[in-house]
Amino acid sequence: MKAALNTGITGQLLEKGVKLISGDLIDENSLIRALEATEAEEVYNLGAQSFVPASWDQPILTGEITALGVTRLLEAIRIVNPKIRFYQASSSEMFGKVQESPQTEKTPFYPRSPYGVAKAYGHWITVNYRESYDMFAVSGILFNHESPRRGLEFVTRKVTHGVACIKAGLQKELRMGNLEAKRDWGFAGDYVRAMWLMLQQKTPDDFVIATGETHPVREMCEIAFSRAGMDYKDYVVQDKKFFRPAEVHTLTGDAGKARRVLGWKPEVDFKGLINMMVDADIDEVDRQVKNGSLSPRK
Ligand code: F7E
Repeated sequence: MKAALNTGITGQLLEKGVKLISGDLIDENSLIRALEATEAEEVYNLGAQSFVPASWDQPILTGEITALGVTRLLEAIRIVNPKIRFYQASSSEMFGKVQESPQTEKTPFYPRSPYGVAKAYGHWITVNYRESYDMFAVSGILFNHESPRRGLEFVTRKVTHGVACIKAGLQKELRMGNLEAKRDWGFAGDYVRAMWLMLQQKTPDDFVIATGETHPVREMCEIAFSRAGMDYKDYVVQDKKFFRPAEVHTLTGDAGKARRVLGWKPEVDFKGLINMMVDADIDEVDRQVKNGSLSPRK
């Protein structure tokens, strides 16, 4: 049986045929009951307070969910069935102020936000349970991964949805933060395949999952606007409100180990990803304008 622990709105996006079970990474007993009810063989922990800026506003909540939530889930597995294979969503945000480039599984962490710090805890507790209890517990150190399902607060979707709204006459400008920050962006579908592969191996291990290419936010804006026949310089306005107290300036992952051991490589390139997201947002905004749920400014 495929089951998902519904800890938030993502549950509403899941396909039919997936059974949703209520639970919370703060509530240990709900995790135990979910594992018992599903007789799970594999657990993928993608649950987190995952928006980096929100982690400065709610650092303790972020630690409770994103850090200690991992221990609660590992403990629940140990109680219900220690043979369950466990995947922890670790993050390139753990590299923060990068100590070397590109970043590999061996690069030291230097997180730059309460979110990054919490993820570093989640990473190490997963390693620790593997080594302490001989559990099949692995971490995927995933660099930014995007798709048309990305939340509107994250930069790629903010831009692609903004492009669609400007094209439809719903807004006149797009207010952005640091356009010089660089990220290694990949397609979420490719990265989910890597997560699954990690749990099918003979021995548990940690892997960096990335494309190996890095691009500035500015270039992402340029590609997105030009897909819709516009020049980003006519619409994008920088606004201090969207700058972070401490920025992760540049990230580039080296997924060489995943290529060698898992036989994994990304299928969608950066431009293909941004174009896919712009096209999906233009279609969605058009649909909403036609059915009256969104109306253009007079
Ligand atoms: O920002 C810059 C911003 O919010 C990317 C999460 O999934 O990936 C994600 O974390 C960059 C940053 O993602 C705006 O300053 C400029 O440098 O899309 P983001 P993130 O913080 O990199 C990692 C791997 C995770 O684990 C996280 O959970 O874009 N930027 N202007 C902006 N960012 C946002 N959100 N909004 C802006 O207006």
